[in-house]
Amino acid sequence: MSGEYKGIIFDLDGVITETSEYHYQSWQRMADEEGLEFNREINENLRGVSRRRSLEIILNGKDLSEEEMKRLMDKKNGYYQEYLKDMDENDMLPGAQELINDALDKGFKLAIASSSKNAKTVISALKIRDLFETISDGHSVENPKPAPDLFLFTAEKLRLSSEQCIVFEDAEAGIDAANAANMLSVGIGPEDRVGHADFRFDKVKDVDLEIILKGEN
Ligand code: B16
Ligand code: MG
Repeated sequence: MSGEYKGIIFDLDGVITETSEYHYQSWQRMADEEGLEFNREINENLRGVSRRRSLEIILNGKDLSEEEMKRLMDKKNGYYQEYLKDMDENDMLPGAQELINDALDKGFKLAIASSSKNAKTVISALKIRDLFETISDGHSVENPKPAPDLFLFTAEKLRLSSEQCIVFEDAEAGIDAANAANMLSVGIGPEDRVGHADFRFDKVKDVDLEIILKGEN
């Protein structure tokens, strides 16, 4: 393979599959049961951020003990894992399999870097584990996105430099993290969310690797 880029790092939720509705339903159920204010508008701020940070956003400054925080996170995660039991290979986002195939055909090394501690469960439900050299998840590093740590950790696993990696992300925090890691960032979603990426496409099925590799944005 010629060219400067050798690796592609994919976010999971919002790029390869759409588990965000399951996250939302699970937070909503927990919040309703606990008498916490929550709705789809607040949920927009949770995209791509860690479970703990998500709860902090929902609590909106309300101070809870560590034990209570853990109880609420566990409750939400229990509901979320119920949804995951119904996932299978049909839950790939339109265009995701084609993008992965194209990247493999072009000789790229592939990785997943997700904030989720459930990423491996999702990947095995989708039956895509063998397509990736390495999987980084919510257990891999201390500092979650928007810190660059997860992407830097993943590049190291791929044995590539930051400059050799392209990142696909649907979250504002994820593009912040990719930019901070000095990688080429590709945003999936609207301008007001991922407009700070080096390239942007509305949907995964719109992504054209040729455009990215030719540097035409
Ligand atoms: P968990 P990604 C993220 O996945 C989700 O977008 C975000 O909504 C969720 O809070 C986060 O994972 C943590 O998930 O509670 O399963 O550890 O987009 O980074 O693949
Ligand atoms: Mg995401």
